[in-house]
Amino acid sequence: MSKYKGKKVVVIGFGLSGVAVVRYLYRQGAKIVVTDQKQRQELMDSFKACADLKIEYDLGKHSPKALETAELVVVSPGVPLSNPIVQEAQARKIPITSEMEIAASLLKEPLIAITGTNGKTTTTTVLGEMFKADGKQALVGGNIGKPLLDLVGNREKAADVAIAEVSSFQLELAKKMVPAVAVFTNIDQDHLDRYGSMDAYVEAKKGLLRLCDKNSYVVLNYDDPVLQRLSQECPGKLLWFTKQDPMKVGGEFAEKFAGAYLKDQGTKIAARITNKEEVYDLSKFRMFGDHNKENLMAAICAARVQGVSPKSIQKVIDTFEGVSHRLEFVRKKDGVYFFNDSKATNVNSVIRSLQSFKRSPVILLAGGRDKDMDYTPLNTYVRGRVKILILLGEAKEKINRAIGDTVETYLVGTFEEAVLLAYQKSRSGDIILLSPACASFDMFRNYEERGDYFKKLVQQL
Ligand code: UMA
Repeated sequence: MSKYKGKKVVVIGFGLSGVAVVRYLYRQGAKIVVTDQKQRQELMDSFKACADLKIEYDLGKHSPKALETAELVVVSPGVPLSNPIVQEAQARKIPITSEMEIAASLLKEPLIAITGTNGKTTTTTVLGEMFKADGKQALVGGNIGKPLLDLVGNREKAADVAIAEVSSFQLELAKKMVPAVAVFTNIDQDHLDRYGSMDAYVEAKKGLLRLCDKNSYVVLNYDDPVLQRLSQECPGKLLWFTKQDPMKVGGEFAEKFAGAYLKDQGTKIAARITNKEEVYDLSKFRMFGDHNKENLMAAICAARVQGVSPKSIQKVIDTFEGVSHRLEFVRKKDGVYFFNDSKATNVNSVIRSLQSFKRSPVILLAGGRDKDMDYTPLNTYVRGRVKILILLGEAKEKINRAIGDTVETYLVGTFEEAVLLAYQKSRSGDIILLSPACASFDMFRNYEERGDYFKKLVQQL
């Protein structure tokens, strides 16, 4: 009998993650109360997804009354643990868990967990493709937009591997899952509105390291100083990826090097994971920017320790087209190239994208909901690269104060205005790049909706 049968469970947050939890626990016989700060009419997709279930609702607020007689509380990733309803549940000593943790308890296959500030989605996607190319069944989910519980909660047979993109939010409540492989792409400033400080954010990310045991492989970016520091606390088997030649770094690092590095001016990746060095050719790799080579190296490390063949990896390198909303090429019109980078929701992500366009002048569209970000680091990268900056959304004034003096800048009211102005100001050979440095929630439901809207406007030009 299911351990959830007859239990009263309160699910906080009725988005993608909440819906997955409700559907799974309902099937297990739990009595469910859903609470969300939004009203019913703002949650229609979730209601539709659960239309066939009998559940209780507490909407428009989180009332402590919902917790009465509760035996378990499941918190959505977007709900901070400092929220009074979560605090109240803690005070009442009601066990608290998350969708990711429930999903992990159901895993029958090795888990590859991928975290980091940027590059998680690309690394997760390309890794999934490598397993598929190798003829293996990979479950690919998590923060990438597909709740892991939807994939593991209702299946007959185990797959070969589960690959989960894991955010810092999802790590806060993760206690029991043990990754076979943990990948950290990088750690830069993000989500400071939730964490208050960089230290607290790093601490949350470190949650993934704490879940590893001595058999776990831990894949870290050597070029990231935060991750170099974190490596000292690595409980498992360490693999590095780096843009540098380990031989040139020298010392113990070169002697003991295991992992992947860029070779021959970035035209190849060498991987030293087994006894023999393997070389992957990047001449057909279509994704822009060095950061995508980093993501690729991280994926190669994880794929190789889980037995994917070099041949399958090379096949994916040669054919992978990239991920939607991540430096996604949209269209060329009158010699102007349009790129949708709606998933760039923090400053460092924008920097990485700008670094991908070394030669062409960029017209940058940025802004959205601020996450207590410091935008001044953009100055260095905007100077000389960005010819016009177009700002919109709630954060436009703040970004303007931080970088508006560096480059010709316009503040606009709508997305339509932004796209039209960018197009009017462009010349053949320019890049028009939507790379917001902000969350999308001031104007859209999520970054996908924002990116899709941008693409629609671009197609209409
Ligand atoms: N809500 C409350 N009270 C609160 C805060 C939110 O009731 O105090 C409600 C909202 O009104 C909303 C619901 O919670 O109805 C949304 O829940 P959520 O924010 O946890 O979002 P989900 O739709 O469940 O999606 C979540 C992840 N979202 C976040 O972490 C913010 C998705 O990651 C993830 O794909 C999905 O679970 C499946 O695992 C998105 C994301 O933005 C892509 N992630 C952040 C990032 O990548 O930077 C971490």
